[in-house]
Amino acid sequence: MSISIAREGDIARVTLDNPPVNALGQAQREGLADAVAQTNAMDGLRAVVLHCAGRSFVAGADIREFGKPPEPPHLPDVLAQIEGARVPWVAAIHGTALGGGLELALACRYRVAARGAKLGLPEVTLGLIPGAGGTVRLPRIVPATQALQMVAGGKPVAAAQAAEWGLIDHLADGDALEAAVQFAATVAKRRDPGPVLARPVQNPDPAAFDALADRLTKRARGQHSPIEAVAALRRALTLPAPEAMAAEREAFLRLRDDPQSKALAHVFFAERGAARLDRLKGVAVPAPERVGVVGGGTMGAGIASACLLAGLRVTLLEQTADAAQAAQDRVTGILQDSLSRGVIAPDRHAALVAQFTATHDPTALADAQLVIEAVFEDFDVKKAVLAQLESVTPPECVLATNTSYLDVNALAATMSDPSRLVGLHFFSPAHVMKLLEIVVPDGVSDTALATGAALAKALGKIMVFAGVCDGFIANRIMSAYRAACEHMLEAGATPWEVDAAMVDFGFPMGIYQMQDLAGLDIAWAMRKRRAAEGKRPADYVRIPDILCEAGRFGRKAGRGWYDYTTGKPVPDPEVERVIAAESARKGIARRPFTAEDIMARILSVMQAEGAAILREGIASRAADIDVVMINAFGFPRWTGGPMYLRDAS
Ligand code: T1G
Repeated sequence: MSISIAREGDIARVTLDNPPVNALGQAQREGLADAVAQTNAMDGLRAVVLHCAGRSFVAGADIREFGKPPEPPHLPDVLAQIEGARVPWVAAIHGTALGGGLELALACRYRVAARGAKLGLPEVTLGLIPGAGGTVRLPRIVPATQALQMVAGGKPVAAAQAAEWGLIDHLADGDALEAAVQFAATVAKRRDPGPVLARPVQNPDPAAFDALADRLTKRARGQHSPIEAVAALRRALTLPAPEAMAAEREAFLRLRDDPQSKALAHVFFAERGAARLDRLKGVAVPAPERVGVVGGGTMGAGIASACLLAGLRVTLLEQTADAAQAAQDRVTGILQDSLSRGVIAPDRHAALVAQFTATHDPTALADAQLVIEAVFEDFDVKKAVLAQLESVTPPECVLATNTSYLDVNALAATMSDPSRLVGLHFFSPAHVMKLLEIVVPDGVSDTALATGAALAKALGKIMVFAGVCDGFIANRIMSAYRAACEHMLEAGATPWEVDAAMVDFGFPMGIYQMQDLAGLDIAWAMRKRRAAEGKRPADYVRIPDILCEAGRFGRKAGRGWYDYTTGKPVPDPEVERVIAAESARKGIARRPFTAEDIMARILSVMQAEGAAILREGIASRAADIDVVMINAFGFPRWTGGPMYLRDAS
């Protein structure tokens, strides 16, 4: 049984132990109900302390049960028993208290949390809302606007912030359990605040609440759960608690059956499953602590910053002292930005800066455990860098290339020891984007591959393994649907219609606004290089080249696909004229495209390319392709991804 009870004098301790994250499944709910009954029967008890074994408090209901009918005892009923227990329960929170875990803590009379703990109601990220009283209890213990942000935003808050709001009764600098037991000894002397559910709701700033509700509703973009979360908080403020609880449960059960929550549960497990590779089972390697980066441009500085923010020691190598200084400035600028945005505290910022060295002396890489090259995207340049790295680093140092398009097998073949090379394809900005494609060359050793994966985990990345092909998974699919969109332009669609269709489907922005943001000149240079190598497809679309030849490089140039003279993207008749002229030149009779036509075409191309990637063994699971498209290009998570949609249709 994953729940045990121990008595120490007039305090009982209930311990929940369900590795790895103390998720609440049917057995745990039953065990908690039993623990209430047992402790209620204990005479002379002053309080019950509830805590969890392992690395954290309860991380929520067991998501693996979501596909099955809910089994009694149901969590709301168990929490009502705790809330109505004979003596007050005190939750001792360490690590994370999330979803049903925080709801469990809210059913306790008091909450004690370790300073480093995090508390949240992330159900909305799973297409749900809290289903065990979270939306009704939370605004009775923290101001409603903060409660709304937690429920409809889904992001956890740090214990110190929670304590400020009143969610935590005592913040423990040391061990949460120890502090909770000491706190429990004092409950008899405290004014009993009564069960959370019996307290009045707090809405000190209704205007702020309504403004936030409007913002969160607008930001929902087709997702159901944030809308339901806002409605649930409004009910908590206006209805008697029992009615609000019943309505919350009804909404939760309805969302559990909603396709969006099924899709989001798929993505939750897909993102974790993608990190598993059979050949690495049992291959244990230490996470690298000393990393080298070669090249201090945008990507190199981003990668160096990602490693520094993960606490690694970083040495960045550039070709000259001036280039090294410029790279140093880029990296310290990124760290300063992280500091000013509160991502890191001042003392941590100072420590990270101290762990960074930018140099033009290659021997400084001699003690690196892994070195990532992020130099100019040219085969000969990367070949020379890898040769230099092989000479200045020890043989056990893993070498990684951040190339986006070059053949990693061909690069490995130029090395004296190809088994050291792995591909680590970061997405820009590398210290922000969660996705990391780990490219698996034919000759890479298990140790080198496992070290790349260990680095990805240390950086908190969502890793996906990819075989060697042009563009791996993300850029290969992007190239396919970019070409499909350009053919639709020639056939009659406009860039604004394509972008609008993608945004309506749930993308944060359309492909043409995205290109204007990234800059059209980078892809133009790539196309010209490919043309020089004779790699131009027969049905090549010249429209982007014509825009670039006119200096329309995107937002940075004031004009690209759109006109930015007002600061915002505005459809440009000049671009429509260019497109119409190209259609005429090719003898294509233009026809109208609906948003449905456009998305059907984009999805079918993504799914066809995904199927080819699976057939060729470039990706080992269809779900991995969903993880890539969601995290690289903003494919709407709540749909499950292109392959999930294909298999669901
Ligand atoms: N249920 C089942 N398994 C879970 C789980 C959960 N809630 N959370 C994590 N796991 C598994 C995960 O699949 C992985 O398994 C392992 O634990 C480690 O996870 C009633 C209905 C807690 C911050 O949304 O955010 O409560 O791959 O790799 O990076 O209102 O897990 O090892 O086999 O992510 O250290 C609400 C989801 C549920 C929290 C830890 N709770 N979990 O991160 O480890 S809905 C959540 C997380 C709910 C109530 C409603 C993270 C974490 P495996 P991991 P991590």
